[in-house]
Amino acid sequence: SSSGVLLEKQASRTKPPPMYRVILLNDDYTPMEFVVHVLQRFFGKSEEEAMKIMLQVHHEGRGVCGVYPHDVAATRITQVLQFARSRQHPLQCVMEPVG
Ligand code: NFA
Repeated sequence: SSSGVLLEKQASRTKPPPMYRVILLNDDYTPMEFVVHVLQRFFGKSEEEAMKIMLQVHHEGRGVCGVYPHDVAATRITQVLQFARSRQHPLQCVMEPVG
């Protein structure tokens, strides 16, 4: 394999982990500026990219925040939901397997 030139079939063989999309869902109440802030704070987006994603969610109902291994995706979702609840916003996000 590409990273196994010297260690093919050795204990250090690795394979990429299953990956998951984190999906943000639209609602009628969460302020647009709050969603933009969430995308910057928890998903490392620039203000411009965060605005694009927020508007896609607003117009199409859902949008991709990022693609991560399962534990990273789960942690980001927990962080977003806790932060949104702390401000009494109904913002929701979910994960879905890639491929
Ligand atoms: N639809 C929300 C509004 O009009 C904005 C929003 C965008 C909410 C993306 C959730 C996700 N205030």
